[in-house]
Amino acid sequence: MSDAHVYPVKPETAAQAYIDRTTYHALYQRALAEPDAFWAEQAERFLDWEQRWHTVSDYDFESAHIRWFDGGKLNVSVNCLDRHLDKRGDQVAIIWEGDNPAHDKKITYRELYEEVCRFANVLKTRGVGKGDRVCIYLPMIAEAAAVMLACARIGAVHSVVFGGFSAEALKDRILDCGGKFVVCADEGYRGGKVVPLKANVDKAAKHCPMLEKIIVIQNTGGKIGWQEGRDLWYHETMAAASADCPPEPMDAEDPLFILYTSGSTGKPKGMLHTTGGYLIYAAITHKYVFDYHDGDVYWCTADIGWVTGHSYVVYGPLCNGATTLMFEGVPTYPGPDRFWQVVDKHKVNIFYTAPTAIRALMAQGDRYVNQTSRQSLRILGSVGEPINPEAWEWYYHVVGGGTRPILDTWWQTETGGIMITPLPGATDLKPGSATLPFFGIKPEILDTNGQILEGAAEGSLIIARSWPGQARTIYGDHKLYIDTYFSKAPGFYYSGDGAKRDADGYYWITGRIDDVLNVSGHRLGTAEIESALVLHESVAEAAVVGYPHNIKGQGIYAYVTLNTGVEPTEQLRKELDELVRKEIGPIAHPDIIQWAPSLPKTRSGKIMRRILRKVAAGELDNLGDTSTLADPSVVQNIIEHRVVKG
Ligand code: 6R9
Repeated sequence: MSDAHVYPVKPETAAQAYIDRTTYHALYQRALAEPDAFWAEQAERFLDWEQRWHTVSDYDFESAHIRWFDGGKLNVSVNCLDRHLDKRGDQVAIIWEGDNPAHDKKITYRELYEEVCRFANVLKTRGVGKGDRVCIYLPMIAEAAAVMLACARIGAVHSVVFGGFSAEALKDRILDCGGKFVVCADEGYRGGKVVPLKANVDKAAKHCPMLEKIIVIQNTGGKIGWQEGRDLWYHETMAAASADCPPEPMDAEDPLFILYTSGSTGKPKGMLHTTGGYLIYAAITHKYVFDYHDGDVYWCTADIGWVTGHSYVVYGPLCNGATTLMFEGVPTYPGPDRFWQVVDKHKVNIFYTAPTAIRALMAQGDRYVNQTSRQSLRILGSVGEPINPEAWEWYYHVVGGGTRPILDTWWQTETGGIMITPLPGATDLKPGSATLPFFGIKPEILDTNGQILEGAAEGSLIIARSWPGQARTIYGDHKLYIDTYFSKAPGFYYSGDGAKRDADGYYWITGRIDDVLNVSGHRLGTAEIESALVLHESVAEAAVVGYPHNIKGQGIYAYVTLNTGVEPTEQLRKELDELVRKEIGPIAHPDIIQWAPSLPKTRSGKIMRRILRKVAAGELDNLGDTSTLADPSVVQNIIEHRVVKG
């Protein structure tokens, strides 16, 4: 671990970076010693306020009462747009690159500002106001960013739903947040295929009585269903709207957005982020982690349906007046050199993607990378799941030519922004380690007895104090918020991830320690997938676990027990696969379904997932203690019928 290969900071990187090693340590110490003074300074440096706060921080991890910059007033869209207009009105804010390589466009800060103001008026004149929820179900088109910012401008709370989620999953999210409007596209493009977004909204809308209007962006021009009175065309409403829309002054603690994420319970949780603290944290991490300098072209490949898209495609970069690239497509379309073609085409300096994409491209061979220049690149980032050292080395040597730092950034939907990460000019790198905490973040390692461990250690990753970007609650269920994150280690934020800390104080994230899977960087609860499977009339019981998968990181392995008398067939396997796609979305479909006459259980009836995980991973001679099993022969059957794939 600590003797892993070390890549020291390159002097030329340190020379031009905002933060060098000495500055990192000094600021890190200062942020812990005088947190309120440190964050007040950042709040002034990074944001424009309409009214100053009276209290910098006020939090209590027992009741999960978390407030930052109380009394302060500001508007997120003003910070991302209006204040840049004098200096950067004609600077490109968004470079949009289509799924089809022939499609792209550039949108300046002034153009984006006008689009946002117009759409804010569209919403406002139709009765959307402060605190109302607006669901966004869009592909990666530039309008998506404009719609998010338009909500922020009038104080509406957006809830972006990933375009790859099914109608069923969309319905659950609209219902949970009480969405009044949905903004969608007719269809989306991804990897040359068409995604039927409006058709999914139509299905979802049947079960959502509170839904008043559906605003549709014409994207593909495909044929869609239409309900007069309820459905409106974006372009028609925009044509009639004024580009003058005074921003709603928001309290620092007013909600900005809700974003659903999977936990170990069956139902996704709506993480609620607020205005001031979130924006400061997104902006400061964007600037220092990626060492963003004026004029840089910055590209984060995440979809806006995930938190990475919120903080590092839209809010962080735009708050800093950056040029941010939005990509509609996938890494391998039309060919496996697409990422690097886009890098060369738009002269991208900073590139931020996920390990699953890196592994998928690595599997295609070096020639797709080598046939591009990539000279513009200065910094390479990684997020979403642990990056295995092999993929790290490939990213570093083949993509980066051995000269660009790799930033392995650990964080979560709940944290709002990057928590543990190298800084380009300050941190020596170790492949596979997220390295050191960001300013103001105090990670600790907890053992299974609830003891905080010192020095080199392994256990649960917890965080000792609040930071401005932290989520404030689970929408509609504060008790679940407390139970999930603040009761397992009283006085700390409990992340749900395991980690090792080495002798140099470097953190190595080992993955989830709860029943959450990380499949291609997407968080999925095993309970959600199980609930989908048991909806089938032939299924008695299902248990889902993860197993190591070369490209996806984790694959989905489902053990399914059928009702007595039902024969397992290929047809049934297909139906179950379809069912999960329909209930959640294609990302959640099982890679493997194993028919299990029964599941290993304790005498009290609890499924022993530990054993199922071992069998799925092929660790058969290492099943651990099986003495508490009600019927040991069940395990034998499961081992004999193990399915090997991926
Ligand atoms: C930003 C994001 C969060 C979970 C998190 C962890 C995993 C994210 C990681 C990482 C190891 C990294 N994760 N980044 N694991 N190294 N650099 O991905 O948010 O979708 O909420 O997922 O992803 O397990 O708990 P989210």
